Amino acid sequence: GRPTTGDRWNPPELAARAAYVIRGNSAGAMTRAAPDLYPHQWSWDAAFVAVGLAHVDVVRACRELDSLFAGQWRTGMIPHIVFDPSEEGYFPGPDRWASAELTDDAPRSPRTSGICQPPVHALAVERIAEIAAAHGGPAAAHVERWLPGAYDRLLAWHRYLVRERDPQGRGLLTIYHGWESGMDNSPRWDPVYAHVVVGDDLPPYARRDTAVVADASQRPEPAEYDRYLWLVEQLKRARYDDARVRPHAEFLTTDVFASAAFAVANEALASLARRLGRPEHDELLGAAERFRRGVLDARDEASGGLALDVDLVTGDHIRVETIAGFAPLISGGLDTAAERALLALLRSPRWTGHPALRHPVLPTTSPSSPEFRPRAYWRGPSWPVMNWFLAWMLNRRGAKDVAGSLRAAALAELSDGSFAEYYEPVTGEPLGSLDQSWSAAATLDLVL
Ligand code: 2M8
Repeated sequence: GRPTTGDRWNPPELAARAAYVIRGNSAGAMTRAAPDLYPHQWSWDAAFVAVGLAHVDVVRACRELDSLFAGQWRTGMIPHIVFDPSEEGYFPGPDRWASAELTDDAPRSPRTSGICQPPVHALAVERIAEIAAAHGGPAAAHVERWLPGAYDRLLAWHRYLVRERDPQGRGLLTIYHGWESGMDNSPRWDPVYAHVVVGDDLPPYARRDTAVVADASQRPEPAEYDRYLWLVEQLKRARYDDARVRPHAEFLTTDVFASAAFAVANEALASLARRLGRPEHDELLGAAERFRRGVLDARDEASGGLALDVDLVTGDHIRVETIAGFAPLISGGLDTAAERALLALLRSPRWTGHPALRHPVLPTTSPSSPEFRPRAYWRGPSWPVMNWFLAWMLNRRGAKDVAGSLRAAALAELSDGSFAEYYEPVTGEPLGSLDQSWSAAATLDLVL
């Protein structure tokens, strides 16, 4: 049964349980994103899971990323799912994606999806190296030996994103599917999906997510899901070739959140280049600067300084208050006054200071906005992994105060011990999948 919201675990017990959950979700060299709902390896989940693993088993943390890297495409793209060949319980699975069948850029083994997710991997590698260095001894030595190979993978990944996902040099990554943002049904994609028209030749399918999460109101609606699958068919028609996808895409938008993460990830990779004596240091810093600038230019005064996305099909700005709007706090470069104002907005009653919230966490959509739906996946619930990630990024930029409050709030939310995928932010009820790997990983990094 589901834990009641009254039970609370203290941090050491919670960390022990988190380690147990991650180990339980292991399928050998990869960790399932969740035991039933997501029985394969997801790209950004794997990065975050590896950070959690680094605290308990650095060798396993490196293997986690190596499994993901094994799915890397010839283009450099790291696919959003690397499929576990022994698992059939997910839709859309490898047969539906048919990536290796459609393009030689995709590996034949392991089988993968044909899209990507936010590029947080270099940040994970930086953090793993930090954790290993703090442990010292064989853990640190193992990571030292592993870093050069990881660097090559990451460099190819970053170059793919610069080349294919920002061909016009806007300093903003372009995505072809809401799934690429990792925030599938965020209200910021509503206007973009509004002009995706599902053809009557959409091959039939049966969803798996609603079979696992019984309360369908917590998941995307059928009409939304049809569009998700329709876009997959469109990508297949273009044989997952970026040059063929871009001109005809029905869904094409910037992603300020992924762009901000990419800016910082480039910084992290540039430091790694220097450390390894590689020549790409300046190239990577240049990319960091370009994407930092892109995110800064996406800020909207009328929205209190939140960064907004642009629907690249219509050219319209997407005016909704979601967690992604805080992207400039991730990538930095704000002047002191602007940074203070955005941090103040984060703590204001529109966000973590909202009086109805059970914990002062950042929900995915502002509780004060008309789009807020507290149980509906990326439309309102608070995601511990996102609060942890934001706190980590704030800390990295020196905003220790706000980072500390977010960390404490995320930990309080997680201390029910369910490691839920997301939480109803007003009641604190755990929702979605329980024992979600990245929720457990965030816990380990918060406590240890
Ligand atoms: C969710 O996405 C998948 C599709 O990729 C799904 O709904 O089936 C998102 O929360 C995504 O961000 C996450 O990486 C994935 C696995 O946790 O689940």
